[in-house]
Amino acid sequence: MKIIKIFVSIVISALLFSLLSNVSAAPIYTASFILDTDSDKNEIIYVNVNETVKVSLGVNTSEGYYAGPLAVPVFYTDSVLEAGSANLNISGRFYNCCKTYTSVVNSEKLTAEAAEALYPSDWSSQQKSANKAIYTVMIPNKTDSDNTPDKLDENLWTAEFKVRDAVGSQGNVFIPNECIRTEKNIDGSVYLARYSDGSDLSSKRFDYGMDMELDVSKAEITFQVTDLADVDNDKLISSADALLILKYSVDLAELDSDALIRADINQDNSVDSADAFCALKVSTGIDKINKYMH
Ligand SMILES: [Ca+2]
Ligand SMILES: [Ca+2]
Repeated sequence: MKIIKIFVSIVISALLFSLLSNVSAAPIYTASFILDTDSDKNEIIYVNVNETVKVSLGVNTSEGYYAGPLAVPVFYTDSVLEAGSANLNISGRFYNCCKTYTSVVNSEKLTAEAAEALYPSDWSSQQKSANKAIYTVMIPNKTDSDNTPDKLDENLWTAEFKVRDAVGSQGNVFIPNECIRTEKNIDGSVYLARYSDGSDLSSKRFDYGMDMELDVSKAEITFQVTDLADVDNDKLISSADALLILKYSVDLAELDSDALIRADINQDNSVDSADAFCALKVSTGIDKINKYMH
C-alpha cells in the first residue's frame, strides 16, 4: 500500500512540477484603492511574508467636478508594510495636466517638520511613529479650468509594498478621515489643495481650496499577514513547501502541529497532495494565499 502511495505521489509531483516549471513570476497582489464611494471599506486581504503588494491610488470624479490641485497623504502601517517607490500613471490625463508640478514622495524622505505636517493634528506620537505616508502632490500647470480635466476615473499611481515578517499582524493602507485641514472640515472628505507657488512641492503646506471634494470614508485596505503555506517556516512559499507536504502525505516526512496548520492550505482539515498542489500554485503566483482564507 505504501509503495503504491509513493508511486502515485511521484507521478503527481512529476506532473505538477512539469506543468509549473515554466512559471516563475513572483506573487504580486494588485489592489485597487479608489477614492470614491463605491470601494469596499475594510476589505481584509491575506498576504504572506515577503510577498509584494501593489496598491493603486485612483481618483474618480465622475460627477464632473473641475479637478484642481491634489495634495494627499496615503498612510501605511510601517511594521507590516515596507514601501517601495510609487510609479506615476504617466499616460493618465491628470498626470499630463500636472507633470510640471507633480511629486510622490515617501514621508521618510521628508524633513521631520514636513512629515509632521502630514499627520492629522489629533494623532498621538504612537500613531505618528506607527504610520508612514506616501505624499502625493499634483498641481495642474495652470489653474485655469481649461487646462484641467473635469472628469476623471483613473489611477494616479501604483506603489509596491513588501510584506514584513509580521505573521498574525494587520496593516492598513489608508487615508484618515481626520486628514483634512480646512475650516469646513467634513469627515470623510479630502479637499484638494489650492496651488500657491509650487516651487517646493515636497515640503510645502497648501491652503485647501473648495473646488472639489473626494469622499475617502471608504479608502482603506487592511492586510493580514499569514504564514499559511510556508510549511518549512523559511518565510518564503516555494516548491520546497509543496514537496514537504507531498512527503508528509506518504509518510516520508514528519510535521509538527504548527507545521500541519500551515500545511492545510485548502483548509479541509487534512494535509495531502491537494495542499501540495495549492502550495505550488501560490509559490508560482498562479494563486494568491488570500484565495484560501475565505
Ligand atoms: Ca517555505
Ligand atoms: Ca488540506
